[in-house]
Amino acid sequence: MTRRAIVAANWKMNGDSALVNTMVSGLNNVELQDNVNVVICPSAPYLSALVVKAKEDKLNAAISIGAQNVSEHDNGAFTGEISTKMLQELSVEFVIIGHSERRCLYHETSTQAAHKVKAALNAGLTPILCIGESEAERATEQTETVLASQLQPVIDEVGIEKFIDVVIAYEPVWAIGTGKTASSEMAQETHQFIRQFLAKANENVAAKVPLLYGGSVNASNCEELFAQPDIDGGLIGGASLHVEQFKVICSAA
Ligand code: G2H
Repeated sequence: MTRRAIVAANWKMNGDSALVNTMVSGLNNVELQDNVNVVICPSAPYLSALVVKAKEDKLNAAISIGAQNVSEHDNGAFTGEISTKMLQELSVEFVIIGHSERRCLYHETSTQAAHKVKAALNAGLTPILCIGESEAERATEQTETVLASQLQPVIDEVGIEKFIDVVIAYEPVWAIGTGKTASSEMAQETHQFIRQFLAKANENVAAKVPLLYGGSVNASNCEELFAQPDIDGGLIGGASLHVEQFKVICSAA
């Protein structure tokens, strides 16, 4: 089955106005396969500049803009938070939810991620839901249990049918920013588990959900990872800050 492929750049708390400009200029001549979407997720203060620059430069329509987080609340006294409506107003189309850095450093739970996915879907934003196990959890063979426990609350909250509009990023925590990447076999095996888990709820939806791999993806390992049958692209951190390297990754999808 042909699924759309997605390469999403997660700049995390990196980048600046100069990167916004060089990335848009650089991506203007990137070669993408027909079914590939690229998503750039800068820090929130640069979303607006990115939208403006993308419009000015008539950036390829296959390249979208995403946020790195969103509130589960519509509005109110939530200092520092950003609402789905604010993202909509900026023409943002995607939002990363439940990244392991949000889960580990800011104690976000899977229930909270589920509420955020629901809020994003209600606003017409595409959530990139991140899931993944720690090194200790993999070592003690808890990977599948952990992934299931991160997915199930979201399925319960929004219903499996809504996953047709969700992108899932599998990011083993031990591979994030460490230079350690899961082998393509290990990544494929885990992606297959995720797809089978979704298929237990709805086979048709499971076959269509893009599953991205994240964790130290770079220009050298992307081709082999993206060649796996259940890997439909990647969520790229460090390597997405380097225009030429990121272009190689986009073209490999
Ligand atoms: C995982 C990934 C992007 P990196 O966090 O989400 O980052 O590619 O730097 O491991």
